[in-house]
This record gives sequence, structure tokens and C-alpha cells, in this order.
Amino acid sequence: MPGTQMDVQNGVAVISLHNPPVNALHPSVLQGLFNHLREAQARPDVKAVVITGANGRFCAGFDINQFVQASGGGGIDDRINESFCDLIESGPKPTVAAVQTMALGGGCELALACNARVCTPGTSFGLPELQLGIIPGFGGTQRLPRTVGLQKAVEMMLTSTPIKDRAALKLGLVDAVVPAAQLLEAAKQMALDIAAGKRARVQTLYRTDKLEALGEALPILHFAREQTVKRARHLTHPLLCLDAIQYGIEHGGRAGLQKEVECFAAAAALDTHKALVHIFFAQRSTKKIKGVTDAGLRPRPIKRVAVLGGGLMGSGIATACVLAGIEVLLKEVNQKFLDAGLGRIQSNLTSRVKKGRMTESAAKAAMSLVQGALDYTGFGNVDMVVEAAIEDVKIKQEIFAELERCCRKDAILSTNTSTINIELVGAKTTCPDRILGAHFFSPAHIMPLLEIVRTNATSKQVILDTLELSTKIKKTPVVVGNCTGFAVNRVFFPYTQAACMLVDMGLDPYRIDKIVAGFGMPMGPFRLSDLVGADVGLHVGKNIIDSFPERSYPARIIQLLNEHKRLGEKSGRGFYKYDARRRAAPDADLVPLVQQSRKDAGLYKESSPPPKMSDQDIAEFIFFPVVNEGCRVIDEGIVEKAADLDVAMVMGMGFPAFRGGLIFWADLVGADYICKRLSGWAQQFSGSPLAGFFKPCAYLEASARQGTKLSAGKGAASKL
Ligand code: 3H9
Repeated sequence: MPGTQMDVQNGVAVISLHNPPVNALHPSVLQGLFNHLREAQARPDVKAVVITGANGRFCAGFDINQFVQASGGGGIDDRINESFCDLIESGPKPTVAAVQTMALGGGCELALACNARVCTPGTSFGLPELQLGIIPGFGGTQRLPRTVGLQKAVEMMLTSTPIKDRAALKLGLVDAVVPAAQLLEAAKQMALDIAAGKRARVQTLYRTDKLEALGEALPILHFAREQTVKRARHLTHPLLCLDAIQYGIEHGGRAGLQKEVECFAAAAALDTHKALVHIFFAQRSTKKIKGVTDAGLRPRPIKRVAVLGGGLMGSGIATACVLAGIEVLLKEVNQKFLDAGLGRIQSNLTSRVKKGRMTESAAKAAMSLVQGALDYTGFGNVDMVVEAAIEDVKIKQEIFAELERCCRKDAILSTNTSTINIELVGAKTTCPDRILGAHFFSPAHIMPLLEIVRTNATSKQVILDTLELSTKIKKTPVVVGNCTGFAVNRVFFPYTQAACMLVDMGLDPYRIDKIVAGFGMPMGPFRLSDLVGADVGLHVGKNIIDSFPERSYPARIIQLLNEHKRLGEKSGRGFYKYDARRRAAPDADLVPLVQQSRKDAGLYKESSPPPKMSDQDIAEFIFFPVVNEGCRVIDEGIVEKAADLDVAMVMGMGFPAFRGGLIFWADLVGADYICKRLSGWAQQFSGSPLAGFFKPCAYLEASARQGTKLSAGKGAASKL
């Protein structure tokens, strides 16, 4: 049961937070802390108080599960906040926080309310509340600026980025860093020194020495506001955070605390908060696979990986591996390609050094883990192969047959194909249990998602090992079933197709891109097409169209771009034109191609006015077919649960996290409304092959009819 314990020794009450694994502030922990604090403050044998965490971790903040249960605001009692502030910071006995490993969110705020802080080496301090759609609510908006200065505090809160012990010491966020074995003693001594008047008792809320003067503070906040509106124009809660900080600067810390409570409640009432909390848990639950992670198996470590193909994908995958200390054997077909592949890995590492993400010596050590190969010698020594050769089924089949001959009998054989059916890839082998898809997203050393594609034959052990690899290389895994395009590419194929259809119906591609970016995507479908390359788009699209002809729109404009060698960013022209710094600008030369595409598609006559469609109409026309395909993927059991698809969409396609992922967002919009809109378009195009593109699937229809949530899960439609 979560709670606190108190132990009084030599005049110091040590209160420890107990709620494994991260001592989150569950209501019973808060209540326990409050009761113990009151008792300690009242006891005559207690001179000072130390607050610490059990099991080597201080606290990761308020218990996020409570936000899910509460309708808004997490059910936090404002009075607890107020009383905590007074009791910890200004009660009769001084308090010191003894912090191990992490003090995040409410945990950091708790530490900030103490009169001093001691921590262990490597401890992180941070206020990452904004990543959950709320603002710090335990006084952090007031105490952090008064501890580290406004500029740094604003940066830490707006970016949700924690700082480590050494930086915290430099900034005065922590008073001493001591080895773990000495932590409690050091904290107790510090607390007794404060009680004896040998050390000043700092009450952060009333400090002014670190805070910039109003004349300096206001421009900092103004700039932060401008940047926030520019970078996160859909989000309100960062502005609420700035409001609370500013109010405290203008009216004093105590008034600021009141404003913080108001702003916290306003943020907690927004859908953004619910969406981001959903993503927080969804992201953690993708690692739990029924029948695999609960089967009592132990993952086998993957220490040596062979990557087949040193192109953009292969070199990115190799980079991700060496960054995690995994040895890589990079195979190419000739020396020229091999040198180019090795060069790409080197340049990925160099770029990290330039950005300050790793030291030169660490980059050198990582590069030394890579070995080049022109044949399969050495493959007998690897734990796993990731094939990243060209997207050609026959070539992949030959490679896999060769891999079965050259690799150990227990080596995992994976393919990075983005669309090809995994069973087809392994068709010429006799070891389907060792074969799976390891679909990385480009650039593979940066993008956070790993789509793990299992077939009916893939063994549990192989899935478990690959899950373990994903953790090691810092990717979020989503385990999906086998089909053309798997979950991410399959669900997103209507995205570009619907956008191309709109162009053929007479709409301006640049307006469409603007609207989709306005929805929250990192870029619109045409800018994305240019980034991926029209040639790749055509190739991937063909696989999808061949597999789902009844609901596909073979976009003529993509063919035309290929015919005119307008392949996108890499060729300097696509839907946009690009300058030497790869900055995109609308291109008048695109017009004849658009006109040709419209003529061939026959959906629009140049002489007539374009159809009247609002921004909302356009966004729905593009995203509702995507939701429809998402519903099929859930119903067919390609994903285990809808939340997995949400994570895959956010991390693989850049679907806005603040909308909670595709299906979470669709549930907010409502299955009934989506179904009606899709049916309307299907009706509009009835008699033409386009009707199938919009026809609502059985799962969506059933959810709409019964009023059930789309996130209800696989098989829900048939059970209704
Ligand atoms: C807040 O504090 C509001 C306040 O300002 C005031 C309000 C008035 N609650 O990530 P991991 C679970 S808001 C509940 O896999 P790691 C997590 O779900 C909070 N549970 O491990 C997982 O459970 P499971 C502000 C939490 O080592 C397990 O712990 N704080 C919480 O990679 C392990 O987590 C934050 O935003 C929590 N607060 O990373 C910090 N935190 O095993 C959020 C974790 O069942 N947390 N869990 O799947 C994190 O950033 C990372 O979890 C952390 C550990 C860095 C702590």
C-alpha cells in the first residue's frame, strides 16, 4: 500500500516516501506525508526533518494514474498544496530533501519546498508536467524561478527537460552531491545545522536574490510566449504556465501560488491533458504483450547485429545499434557501397558530436564497433540480422535463404521492409519461427518507433528478444501482425491518397499542406511526399494498391512527378522547389502537372470553380479515411490494442501527441460523425471506384450504431 514511513533518530525525523517503482505521489502518500510532517513538526524530540524516497528513488511526481481517474485536476485538494507549502517550508522545524536518482514534477516541487537539498550522483531534477498537458501544481512555477533564475526555470518547464546533479549544484537547485551511502547522514547533518542556526534556513518562496528584476523578467517571459506560440501554436497550457510564473513575479510568490492553482485547473480541464496522459501510459504499455512478456521467458541479450545494406536505412539502423554499444557487421554488395555506408554511420555520429549529444571519444568508440563485410563470412557469429536491402521480394527471398545457411540456428532473422508481407520474405527458408519484421523509420537512429512485425510462426522468444533490443536502442516498440504495410504505412496510405484526390478535385496543394500542418502534423502530405521521395512513394503505394485495390486511389500526380523526375527534396523539385539549404517554396512549374493530373482523373474541369470546402472539411476528408483504415487494423487484430496504434501514429507518422493519437482523437470526434461523413463521400462518388475509398468498414459502422468507443478493441464490432 502506498504511504510514508517515519523514523526519528538523534533529533531528526526521516520521512520516506513508499510507492514503488518511482514513489509517485498517490493520495495516500500525500496524506501520509502530511500526517507525518504534522507529527514531526509537533514532537518535542524532533529538531529537524529529512524527506527521502524508499528503494533508491526519491519521487517521479504526482501519481499520473489519478489524472486518469479524476475528471480534471487529478482530484488534488488545493488546501493540501497550500498546507504543504507552509508546513515544509515555514513550519517550526527545518526540512531537508535527501534525493536519490530522480526528483521530477511534484517530487522536484517537494524538494524545492524543503529548506535545503542533498542528492546522489546522477540524480535528475525537472518539472516535466507540460509533457502531460498540465503545469507544475505544487508551487514549481514559483519556487523554481526563485531557485535557478527565471531564464533557466522557464527553459526547464517549457521543454520538460530535467537537469543532472552537477548542473543542479551549479545552479543552486541542490546544495550538495554526496555518494549514496552518505546521503541520509549528510541530509540529517544539514538539517540539524539549519536547526542550530549554523546554516541559513532558505524559504524559497520569499527569495528574491535569484529572480531577475521585473524590467528584465518581463522581456524574458514575452520572448518565451512568442516562441511558444510559434512552436506550439495548438497548445494553451504552456501559456498558462507562463501566466502563473508572471503573476508570481508581479505580485509575489504567495499570490503566485494561488494563480498556479487556477492555471493548473484550467490546463487539467483541457482535452490536451487527457490526450497526453493517454499517450504517456500507451507508450509504456506497448512493451507488454499478452502471451509473450507474461510467458515466463527471459530475453536473450543481443550483442552483435549484422545489418544488410548500408543505405540510408541500413546505416541509420547500424548507428542506433552502436550508440547502444552493440557490435555491428555492415554488409554491402561492393566496396564502393560499403565505404558509403560506413561514411554515413561516421557522419551520423559526427553530427551528434557537433550537436553536443556525445563526446568525440564516445563517437570514436561507437565507430570502432562497426565492421564492414562484402560477404557472409562472420554472419555465423551474430545474434540478429536486420536486412535493409532494396524493396524487391525476390532479392529478399534469396537473401533470407542465404542467411539461413550462414547464421547460427538461433539467430534472429529480421527484415526492415516497410510494406512487404513477412511470410513472403521468408518463403524460401525453413525457419519461419526466427523471422520477423523490424521496421525502423527514417532516419533510423533518430526516429523513436520500432514496428515489430510478427507472423503466426514467429516464436515468442524471438519477439521478446526483439522487444529487449528496442529498449536497448531506446526505441518504443509496437508489436503488430503481418499484412501489407503493417500498421503504420497501411493505416496512413489514405492520407496522401486523399490529399491527391483533393488536388484532382480542384484544390490547391499548398492550401492542403497548410491546413494539415495547422491540424498539428509536422508537415503536410505534399511536403512529406517530397521528403520521402516520389519514387519511394510510388513504389510503396503500388504494394498497397495491389493489396487493397477496392479502396485505393492510384494518384496520377505522383506518377507524373516521377515521369518528370521531380522526386522531391533530393532532386531539388517535387511538389515544391528547394534551394541549396533545402528550404521549400511553392513552384509555379507544378501547375501543368496538376492540370494534367486533373484531366486524367476526370474529377474536375479547369473551367469550373474549385469545390467549396472549409479547412475542417479538408482535414476530415484526409483524416477520416485514415481512421477508417485504423479501424480495420484494430478489427483484424493487426494491433493488440487501439492504444498501440495511437503510439505508432504519433511516433511513426508525427500524428499530434496532443490529440492523443489517431483513435483517441477519433473517439473524441465520435464514431457516428466520422461514419456519417465517410458515408456522405461514398455516396458522392457512388458508381465510381472511389466510393470504396470512403466506405465505412464494419467495425466503424458497428461502433457508430452502438455508440461504443473505437478504442474498445479487436473483435468489439462482432460482439456488439
Ligand atoms: C505532477 O507531478 C503534478 C504536480 O506538479 C502537482 C500536481 C498538483 N505516476 O517510464 P518507466 C510508472 S505530474 C504514476 O517505464 P523509466 C510508469 O507508468 C507528474 N506512475 O521507467 C511505469 O509503470 P509500469 C510529473 C508513474 O525508468 C513505471 O513507473 N512527473 C509515474 O524509463 C516505470 O516507468 C512526470 O511527468 C508517475 N508520476 O522512467 C514523470 N512515473 O511499470 C513521468 C512513472 O506499470 N515519468 N510511472 O509500466 C517519467 O518520466 C519516467 O517514468 C521516469 C522513469 C523517468 C520516472
